[in-house]
Amino acid sequence: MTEQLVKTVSVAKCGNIVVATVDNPPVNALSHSVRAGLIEAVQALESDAEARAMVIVCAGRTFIAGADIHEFKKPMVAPLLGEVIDTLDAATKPIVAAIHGTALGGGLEVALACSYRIALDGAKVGLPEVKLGILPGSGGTVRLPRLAGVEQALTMISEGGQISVRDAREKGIVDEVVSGDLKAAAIAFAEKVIADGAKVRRTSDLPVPAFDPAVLETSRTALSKKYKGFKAPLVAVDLIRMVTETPVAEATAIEYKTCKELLVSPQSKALRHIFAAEREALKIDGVGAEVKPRDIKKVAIVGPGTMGRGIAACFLNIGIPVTLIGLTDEGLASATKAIGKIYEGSVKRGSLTAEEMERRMALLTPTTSYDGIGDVDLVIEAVTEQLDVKKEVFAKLDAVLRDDAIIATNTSFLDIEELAATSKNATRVAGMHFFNPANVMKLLENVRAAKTAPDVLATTTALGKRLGKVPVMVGRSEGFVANRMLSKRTREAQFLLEDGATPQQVDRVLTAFGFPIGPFALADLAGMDIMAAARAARVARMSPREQQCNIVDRLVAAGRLGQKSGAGYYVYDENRKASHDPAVDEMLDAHRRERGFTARTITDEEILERCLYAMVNEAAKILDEGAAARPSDIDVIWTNGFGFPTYLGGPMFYADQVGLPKVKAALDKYAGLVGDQYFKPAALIERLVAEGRGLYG
Ligand code: 3H9
Repeated sequence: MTEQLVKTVSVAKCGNIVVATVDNPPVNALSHSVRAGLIEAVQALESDAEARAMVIVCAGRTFIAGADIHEFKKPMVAPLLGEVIDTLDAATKPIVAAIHGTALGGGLEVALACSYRIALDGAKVGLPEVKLGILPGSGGTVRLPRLAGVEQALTMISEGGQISVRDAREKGIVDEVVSGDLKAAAIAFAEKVIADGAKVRRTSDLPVPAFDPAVLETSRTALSKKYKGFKAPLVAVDLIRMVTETPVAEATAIEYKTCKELLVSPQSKALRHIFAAEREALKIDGVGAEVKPRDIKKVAIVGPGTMGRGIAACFLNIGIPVTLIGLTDEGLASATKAIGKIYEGSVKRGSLTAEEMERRMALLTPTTSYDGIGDVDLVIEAVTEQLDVKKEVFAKLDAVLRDDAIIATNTSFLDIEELAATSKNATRVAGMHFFNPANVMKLLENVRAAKTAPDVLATTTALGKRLGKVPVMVGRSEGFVANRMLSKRTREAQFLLEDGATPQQVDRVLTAFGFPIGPFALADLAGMDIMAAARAARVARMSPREQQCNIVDRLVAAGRLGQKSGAGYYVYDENRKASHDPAVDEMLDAHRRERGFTARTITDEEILERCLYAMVNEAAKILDEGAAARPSDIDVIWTNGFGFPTYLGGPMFYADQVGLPKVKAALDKYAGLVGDQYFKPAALIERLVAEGRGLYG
């Protein structure tokens, strides 16, 4: 083999086959040098009279993961990706793309422009651009329907999901799936292609297969429901329609223009911000790359309640054995049944096989004893939210655990330092705050205490990723970040009722903004008894107005516990469909009369600003205290935890888009209207506005 280095693409010869290897860590993105290198590789193929075919293979963990997202902010430098694709498409000798890891976005577009695609078993392909608020811009929408059919292409492009290469082979996207040495298999494949006459196969020459045009409209309706508020999925439908009616060259130009327009849209900026923020959140202050996470092979969970069950399922899902410790056999039996039900549901929906369910359930050991957990690597404490009870559990754990086992508490508002101090080894104590339902919710608030060891922090972060969560490290703070901010929105929503708004109006405004559910429908879902208990725990520290704002207690007293009792802020039918209940209006009127409030007309703008800016202001305090490391962590928390629309980038990003001076002016206004103690602008906001900066500088 002779070798010649062309920047991030090296070109070698293996007999009469040119092997182009892309090596651009971490994910072989199509940076400028890769684009230039690929064109040079095709030129090397064309200019070499002896060369009969080419293989494109990637070094490292993955095939090309797409365009280089970091280049999106700068003017693009030629050669553009479109030129690379045109060069591949125009090649007069066959090119084989050899896929491992993931071929995504521009990466799949490169592969689709090749004559053949072979893939390593386990690899995946997809066009995820829509998740960044854009659409494929270099032939993805033009070529995929030609290979896989319009319906399949529409699903992949409008939803951005990945499919396995086995599925891709069935759909005609991939020609062969291999195991073992991919490069060797690709070369062997190319040799076979040469032996068969070195036929060039251009996807762009294929016709778009016949399809039912009704599919486009059905998809549009389904997408506008499923991705409410998102623009790109609907544009994808228009684009695919265009592709089915337009010659390739013209369709390619329209596709590129559409991609470029979307790239500068506010939604794409916000979605790309969240993409980067989720990765930034994995970088933990004081935990360098040299700090290795501990190996977690076995865990115990104390507390088989709602949270403990969901957390147990998270670990069973990834094949980690779980010892579930409870107080009674009955409690454990009911937990085991509940976990089984989660899986039964998946089996019914077809997303899990019965054998896999059995395998997962076999990893679960329910017990009332702490004796058998001497060999676990991690314990998650998920018992009732009472400090004394948790302290007792910590003492029992200290007595039986290995010295290097980690103790993580799932507390949502107790003081992490106080808990850590009860352990004989505070360095092994951290928080792992899951959200309900733990097996579904993506957000994981990992908590660091003052003495938590760096490798423990690295472990909870790595484990969060392994569990398929979005982990964010937070510091000591009552309610940490998510619930602390939520409590301010909840308070404001309650005050708005006292001032004259209705639950329906507040919920309507916040869902129109983009939240999946309004605060009052959410309270009905959580249960009014839970809300009342949370309030009771904090009531002594509340302001006089909050103390007397006891609407939740009134609902509980009236037996209106929310969805579970058929009535809360709304009344529910047997299908849990909510309706307005005049009895709630009467109750609110009575509350206002007793508390001396006169209902006034509240505008939607006031509702939105009071609910959102109360959160933004609290977040600014959290940042100043250091309980969140960066504004982007807060955006990740709110987009993954409480459904803040990702296409608005999270509360911090949103506040910057509105303009911090405007946010501050609104805070000042509501400080006058509602009270200084609720809306006085946080010191950070005052400072930033004075300096003419935003939360993101
Ligand atoms: C596109 O292709 C548009 C075209 O159609 C048309 C253009 C005209 N670029 O996620 P990870 C970095 S749009 C640059 O933690 P994993 C990432 O920031 C693109 N960098 O790893 C991180 O860096 P750091 C369509 C990228 O193993 C590091 O790689 N493609 C890119 O969990 C590791 O990332 C996509 O949307 C990129 N494209 O997952 C694919 N991607 O360590 C987006 C990642 O400094 N990427 N990085 O923070 C992914 O989905 C995942 O990264 C992937 C690996 C599945 C590849």
